[in-house]
Order: sequence, then structure tokens, then C-alpha cells
Amino acid sequence: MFKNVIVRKPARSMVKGITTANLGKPDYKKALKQHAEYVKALKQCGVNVTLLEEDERYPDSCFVEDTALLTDKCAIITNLGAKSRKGEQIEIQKVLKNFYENIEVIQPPGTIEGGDIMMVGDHFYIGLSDRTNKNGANQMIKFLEKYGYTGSVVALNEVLHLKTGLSYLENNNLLVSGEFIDKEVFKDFNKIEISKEESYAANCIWVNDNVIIPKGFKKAKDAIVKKGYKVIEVDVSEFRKLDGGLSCLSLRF
Ligand code: CIR
Repeated sequence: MFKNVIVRKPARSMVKGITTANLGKPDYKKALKQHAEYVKALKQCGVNVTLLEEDERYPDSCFVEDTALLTDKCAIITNLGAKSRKGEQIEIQKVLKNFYENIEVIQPPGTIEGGDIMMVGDHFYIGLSDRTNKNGANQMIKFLEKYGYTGSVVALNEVLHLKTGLSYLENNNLLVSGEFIDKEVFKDFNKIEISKEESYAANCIWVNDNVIIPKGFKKAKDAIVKKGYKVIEVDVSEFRKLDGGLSCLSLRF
């Protein structure tokens, strides 16, 4: 169960955020409203939400997930792979001092972003992507092992981050899309397949037996409801324009 969540208010500069989406520029006012709805949904799941002020220096800073990996025993600060995002993690480290005694830090030349890390119990799958290199993944695995966890790497080619195409919903249930559907390494999960047209909905978050899903993906919603989860829909269209999704917008621990 999660007790805490950290989010950061989107900055006005988000209109200059990194994107490959081709969906146009985000509408800042709309993004703020959607972010507030997202926070409301999280609160409904029974977590304490720490809302950080916007940071105009970093257009993508609302995507806090990428800055750290948070476990029960330690926080591991990442080293972001995207140039314009380097430094976001320093701000998060300051905040995490209020929550953690054990804080580890990934060092260059290692790069790793939290969106590439999927927690399944005590094991962590780490996607090797344009943002996460082998050195970063190996440093992460070493830190995890220090605290009694394990980690392994997964290659990916089609999506930005591992969790762009995968979400673990606990109870061995895994949402899968695209290149992950037939991956051997995920064969023992109960897979909930997300179709190509709805692939954006593969990025959902499990929060204390609720699943927060992006609004407007009916087939995905029905499949998740069928598994017995309480589903909360949140519109994150403005964050999608920056290749971001539900998981990216928070750190959950
Ligand atoms: C980026 O490209 O870094 C941002 N525009 C989107 C980050 C999405 N984060 C995530 O998937 N964890």
C-alpha cells in the first residue's frame, strides 16, 4: 500500500517540454485543471499528497516520476538522460530528505529515468531506453541489492519509457501493449492486453487497490474493471502532448 505521493505543479514553460507526440502544444490552463483532478484522484485513494511548487527552469518538471526510485527502505535519485531535464533530480533530493534516511544517488556516466523502472514486489524491471543506459541500470541494480531487492534489465525499442507500454497492477496482473505483449520475460503474468489504438492506456497506476486510468479508453477500462479493480478516470490529454502519462506525474511510496 502507498502512504505518500509527491507531485509537482506544471510550470508555464511546459509548453516547451520535450515531445515526439505531434499532438500540438499543451494548453497550460487546461493542464493545471487536469493536474488538480489528478491530485484529487490520488487523495481519493487514501494517500497524503505533497504538492511541490512549479519550477519554470525545467519545462518537464511536472513528470516527477523520472527523478527517483522510491522503495520502502531507500530512495535512489536518478540521473536523467534528457539534457534539458538534468538538475530536476537535485530539487527532488532536497524534498526526499524529509521522508528518507537512506538516499543513494546514480552517478554519471550512468543515466536512468524512473519511467523506465517497474516495481513488482521486491523485484524491479529496468528498461534500457534512450534515457536509461546500461551503466545507470547496473548502478541501480547494485543499490537495490544493497537493500535486499533485485533488478533486471529489459530491452525496449518502440516507446519512450518501459512504463509507457506496461503497468503492474499488483496480484500478478500486468497491463501490456505493443512490443511487450509477447516478451518472454513477462510470460508468467496475467496479462491484460491493450490494443494498438488504445496503447496510451497501457500507462495506468495502481494506488491502494484503485487503478487510475486515462480518460477515454473504453476497452482498456472495461478490461481493468473486469479484473475487479475500482477504476478512476482522469483526463491527462495535455500531458499526453508531451509524451507523459499518469505514472509520470507522481512518485508513490
Ligand atoms: C520527457 O520527454 O522527458 C517528458 N516530456 C515526458 C516524460 C514522461 N515520463 C515518464 O514516462 N515517466
